[in-house]
Amino acid sequence: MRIVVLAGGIGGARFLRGLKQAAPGADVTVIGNTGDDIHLFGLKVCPDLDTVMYTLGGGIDEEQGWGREDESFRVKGELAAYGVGPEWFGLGDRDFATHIVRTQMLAAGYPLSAVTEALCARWKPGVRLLPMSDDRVETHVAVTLDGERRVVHFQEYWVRLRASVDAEAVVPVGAEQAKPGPGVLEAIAAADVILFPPSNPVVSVGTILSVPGIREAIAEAGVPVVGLSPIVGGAPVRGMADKVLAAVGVEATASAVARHYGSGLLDGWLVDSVDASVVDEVEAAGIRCRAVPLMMTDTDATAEMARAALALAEEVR
Ligand code: GDP
Ligand code: FO1
Ligand code: CA
Repeated sequence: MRIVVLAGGIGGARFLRGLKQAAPGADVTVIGNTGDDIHLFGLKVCPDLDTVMYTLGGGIDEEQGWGREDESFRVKGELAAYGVGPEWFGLGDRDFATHIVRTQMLAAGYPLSAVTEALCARWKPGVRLLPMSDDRVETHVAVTLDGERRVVHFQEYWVRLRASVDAEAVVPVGAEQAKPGPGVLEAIAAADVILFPPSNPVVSVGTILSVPGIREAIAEAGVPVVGLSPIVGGAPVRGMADKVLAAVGVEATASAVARHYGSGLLDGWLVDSVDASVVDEVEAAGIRCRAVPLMMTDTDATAEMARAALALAEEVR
């Protein structure tokens, strides 16, 4: 079975680990969000691609959910001693190596897709990890700080500001001109099922869908498209999905997120058991809906979620 998954960082990566356990024989292609990417210290950092790669490859800091296990921050300290920041972004020594290799290959002319494949040759994530695009896309967030409207990089909004102010708009800068990465449209067209993991609907899945051609290819693939809610009991399990959903005028509820994707895109939607009361509302919007436990507490629980998503896909096929 060929499964295509549109993934952000932690939510996407943890779901994929469960999916691999639930469907060990499946051929899984991951379309990764690159809107979180940022250039720091002359290096290209791709947080969501790296989170998927490290999580599936066994190199992630499990507790934190991002970055390398057993990390140290000596380079960052040396940079700070030169007065070179930003000091608010924690790039670790082990992680630095990834960004150095990536930047070196990009400078040599390789596209991000080829670089990602090369990095994955070390980590062997057991999935095909494709950046949504080889073109530069960077999510920016409009905020008001000290009475002044400003636009900041998504990482600055999340890591420096900790999403403590409202997101007034979310803009995937460059997306309109971006082309889907090599293999992306082909994978979608060849898929037997397409899954939206419990990733951020705005700055992860939404950003991937904002690359012209990807949304259309999914809608036209003619195979079940099933999503899992990242919102449980009216709040994100972690992160700032509530803030960025508000920016696009969507309530932070499992039902509103399904209706935001819409029946033109989604055939099935899983909500957490605590949200069972919204099943009828989602179904009234033309999306088949089931309530099951959706907390990724461990890989077994996550594999069960993946099985439920694949079962729902068969139901709507
Ligand atoms: P990010 O790029 O690291 O923010 O990760 P993603 O975009 O892939 O996923 C972020 C989303 O995952 C957040 O909106 C969380 O609410 C959601 N999430 C994290 N852990 C869980 C979980 O155990 N269950 C569910 N249903 N959602 C989760
Ligand atoms: N998240 C933080 O909250 N603080 C950090 O200092 C930080 C550094 C960082 C470095 C590399 C990387 O791949 C991810 C990193 N993250 C950090 C996570 C990242 O900012 C976000 O969680 C995702 O981009 C949100 O989707
Ligand atoms: Ca992300």
